[in-house]
Amino acid sequence: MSHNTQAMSERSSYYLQLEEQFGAHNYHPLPVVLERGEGVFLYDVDGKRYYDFLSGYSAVNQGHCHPKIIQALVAQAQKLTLTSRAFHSNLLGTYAQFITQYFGYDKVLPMNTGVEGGETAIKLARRWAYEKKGVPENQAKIIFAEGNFWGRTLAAISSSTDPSSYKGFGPYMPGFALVPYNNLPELEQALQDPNVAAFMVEPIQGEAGVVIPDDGYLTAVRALCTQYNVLFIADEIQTGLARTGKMLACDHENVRPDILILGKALSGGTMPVAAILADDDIMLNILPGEHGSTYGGNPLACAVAIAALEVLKEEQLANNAEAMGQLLRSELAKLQSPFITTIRGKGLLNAIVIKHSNPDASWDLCLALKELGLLAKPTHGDKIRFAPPLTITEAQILECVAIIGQALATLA
Ligand code: PXG
Repeated sequence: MSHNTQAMSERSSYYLQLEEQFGAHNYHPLPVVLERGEGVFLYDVDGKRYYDFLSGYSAVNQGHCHPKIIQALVAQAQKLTLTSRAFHSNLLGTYAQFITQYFGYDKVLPMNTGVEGGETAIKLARRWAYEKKGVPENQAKIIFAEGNFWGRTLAAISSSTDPSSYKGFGPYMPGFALVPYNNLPELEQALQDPNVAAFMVEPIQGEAGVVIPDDGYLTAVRALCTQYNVLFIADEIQTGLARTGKMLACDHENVRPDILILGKALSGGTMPVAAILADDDIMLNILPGEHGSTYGGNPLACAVAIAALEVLKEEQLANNAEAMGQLLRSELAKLQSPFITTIRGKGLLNAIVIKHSNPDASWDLCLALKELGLLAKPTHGDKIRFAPPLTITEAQILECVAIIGQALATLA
């Protein structure tokens, strides 16, 4: 794999080498060292400007350092940041009311990272199965879709079908089963087991490379889960919060999951904030002392999340994501590149698939994009995600597609 570090400034190489020497080697980043962000742009340590086409894996939907979100963050940070859940704060109830009304659920359970949201949803589903469905103790099963990604904890990797996630980290969590994504007959068969508590699924698989199921899949998942008395858990950590052109990706089919998991853009990229939402008959099965987190629901997170959610509506970012996504995909198609085999996506969650005789072509393309002022990263070898902040304008999309065209020309 070419690293192209020769093209880097001395300053960039300095920081890169610091990370290499003193940080664990659990990532393989593009060789760019960033120090500032504003809206759709990132700036490196030499002041070079880039379009951000990753948006922190969709955490920065509102754009980098959104003034309203930063204002809420700073104001609250000067007042009160953490109480723990041993005491009340004036913001937790305010936030709980705000977010439950925003999404139409009875209750919220606040956590920090996305993977904690997933863990919480699974614990809640298991508890519901024992309390309400009558599943015998320790027999509850959770079904996942092949190709899922929901983080790096032992539970998350136990449901993974990607060896780079799970291999060498066993033993794994029992009580998990897999069905192919976008396959209703296999799901229905799995749901017939009376011990199934929940089916947990991404409405669009993000890390798998923006894999979009057939129209009607989510509607049918909803109907099957209802029919078999199984909870439908939607992992909207990457697809939610206006990314795909609706507030939630489930809104494209007007389906309502029993448990909704949110994260990432819930803080607009400022700090880890995640949450699960559910109605009382599910949520109230967890009692005091049975689940929680030191930082979950802290006042700083509550203030930031309210601002982050307000920005999504005030700036109509779902509508912009829908319009700019269509423009991006149609302009990319016009490039007619022989190296792009697929352009797919919904709203501003998009991916292209690269086909080239050089197996490093998508990495090399991302290096060329970086030189030309656009940051994107390959996933699973041949796929590149194009997911800019949702504040991007039409003129900026056109400029970005021109950059992508120039970068593709360097592959030939
Ligand atoms: N669910 C989905 C659908 C995700 O995309 C998570 C859960 C986990 O969120 P946290 O906050 O625990 O990372 C994700 C995360 C990475 C990386 O390197 C993460 C994601 C996608 C690609 C890379 O951390 N998504």
